[in-house]
Amino acid sequence: MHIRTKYILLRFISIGMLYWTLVQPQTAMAQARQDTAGHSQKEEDFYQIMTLPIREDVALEVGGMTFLPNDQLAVCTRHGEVWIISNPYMKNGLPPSYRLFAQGLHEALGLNYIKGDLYCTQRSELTRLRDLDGDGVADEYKTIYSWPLSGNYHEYAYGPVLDRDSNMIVNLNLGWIGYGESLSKWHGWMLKITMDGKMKPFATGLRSPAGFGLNDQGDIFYAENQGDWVGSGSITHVEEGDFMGNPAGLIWAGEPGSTVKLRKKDIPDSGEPKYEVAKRVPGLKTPSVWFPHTILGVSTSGILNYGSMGKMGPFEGQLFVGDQGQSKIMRVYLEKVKGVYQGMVFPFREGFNSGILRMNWGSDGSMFVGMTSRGWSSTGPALYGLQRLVWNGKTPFEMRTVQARPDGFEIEFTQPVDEKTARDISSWKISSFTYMYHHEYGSPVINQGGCPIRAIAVSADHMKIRLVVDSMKLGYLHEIRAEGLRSAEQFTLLHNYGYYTLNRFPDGAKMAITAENRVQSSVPEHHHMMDMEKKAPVSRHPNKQPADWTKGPDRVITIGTKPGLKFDQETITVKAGDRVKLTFHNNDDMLHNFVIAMPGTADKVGEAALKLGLNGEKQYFVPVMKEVLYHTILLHPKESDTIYFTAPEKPGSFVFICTYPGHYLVMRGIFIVTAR
Ligand SMILES: [Cu+2]
Repeated sequence: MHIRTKYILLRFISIGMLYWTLVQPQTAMAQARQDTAGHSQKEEDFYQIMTLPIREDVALEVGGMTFLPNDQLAVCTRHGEVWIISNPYMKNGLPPSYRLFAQGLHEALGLNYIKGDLYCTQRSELTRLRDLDGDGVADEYKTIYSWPLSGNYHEYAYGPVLDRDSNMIVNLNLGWIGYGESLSKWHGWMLKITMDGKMKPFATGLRSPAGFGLNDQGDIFYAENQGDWVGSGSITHVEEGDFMGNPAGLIWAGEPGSTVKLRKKDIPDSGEPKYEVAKRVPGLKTPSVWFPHTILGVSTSGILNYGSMGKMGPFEGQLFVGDQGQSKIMRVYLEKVKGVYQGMVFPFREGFNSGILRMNWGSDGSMFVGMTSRGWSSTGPALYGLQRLVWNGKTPFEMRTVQARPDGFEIEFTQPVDEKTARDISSWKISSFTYMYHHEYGSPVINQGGCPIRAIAVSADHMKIRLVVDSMKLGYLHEIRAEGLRSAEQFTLLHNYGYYTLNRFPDGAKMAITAENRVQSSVPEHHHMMDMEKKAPVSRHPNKQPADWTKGPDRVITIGTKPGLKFDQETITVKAGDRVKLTFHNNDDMLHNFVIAMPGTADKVGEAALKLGLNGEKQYFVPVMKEVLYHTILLHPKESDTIYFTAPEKPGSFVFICTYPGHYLVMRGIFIVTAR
């Protein structure tokens, strides 16, 4: 344990006055995949999560966070309050204190301290908050700029972020009516607003743009969530006049001041990869870095640039991106090739206690993480929370950067690599895939294929590995796995995989393939497909009534869903040996399945589903394991599926859960089998 943490921990225990936890990660996906050879490392060996106590009467559903001078942290909440938190570092063993600065705001989802003032984005306006009489409470709420609302619940607004020209950037969410719609002006847009309230509609095509920020160069990136016209989460570089992909906001593109040239009729709904469509539709922007859905998040949120403030290990110049649904943080390395950003997303730290929305640097370089689960499920179980991520100064063995080359990749590491495992083809696995661009919600993984490695060279200092790779594809994600690689000290990588989005091939020299660097036996092209077939689900999905049920089923059960990740029944009761016909209706607007599992195994099955990775969707997110009795397929909104099975002979309290990633923690019930 980190020495200072231990000191504080002991101090708290001795004082006995505060609830203090070091939250351990709930799952350790990367570690679980590693084999036993080599020393494995854990995220908590390098990065500690500390929990800030929250005053009991404060529902701190964090919408925005910013630091004030004197190390005070200002937090705005969905409930419309602004709290100022003193001593967030809990110095001298004292708890933080909370002071209400402003209230009565309309769903405040963004807060920033700019040039001596607090600015807050409410649902309908950008507001400046001032304490004129110096009593510590805001008494002037000044509208800087406002926009219309339809009243739709999904018209969230976020910001402001200051751009390099001192404009305040605000993002407006689309409304939701079974699909995303811009029901009132400028929803689906990124707006730039001057300090004196002049607005420029800067870009559109945004869907649910909760997170955005600048990199070291001052370029703007925004994080998008999977949804209609969005195959998977991503971060994308936004420039004036860009269209990011969801056409709903284009209805305002002809309004005065609009910088966007495209119109709704220009956008084809063909289901081709977005990169292909963008070749024909100038102005359509494709992601700088795709985040594969359910593997590296399900709902990207805040973006935090490492900048000059952070202290998180040797990742200077990179971005950290939060995830609301999976309560974790990803790390992104960006490079600009031929004027276009692209790069690699890696796992970084999981195990936070609620849904992450905001991250800020503290003055000591630690990362403050503000959270709310907002009635939606997050892997972290708490409704809201405030935690702090502290690096203990030890360097994990990680891929620091991955850069494209004309004929492959060059990977730079944080520590010297072991040459033997680096040169061994079985240490590596690279494949590519992409998503469909269409009006439907999300996308399956499409066009998955292997990328055979032809040559491997290790740099003289053992800090870099150059791979010559076949079948790299523009616009695709490239999964790079290095499970067998060891450091010179025989450590496994802390995270042995990541996803590189290739938008441009760089110029430059190809590596000559020599007898020395040539790979001996390459991975067969269909290796990955065979993997998948091996893992294909067995018959736990009995969707035909057995022929010998001549009198039909003994029990007919119908179960549905309710909003907020719930089944519409908490218990289902059958008799041992009953012939059961069960129909599951998905009347929600998200994806769900229905899985019956052995007593007490809901967490085990749910966690196994999370680890399915790219294969998850093909298996309906149902892991193949003996604990799973029966399941339906994964249902899109309004779909249903019926299964036929004979109830267990042995009475007991089984469980039913939805194993769609992130849902199992709350979406569950009891399947009771009584004696005959
Ligand atoms: Cu579900």
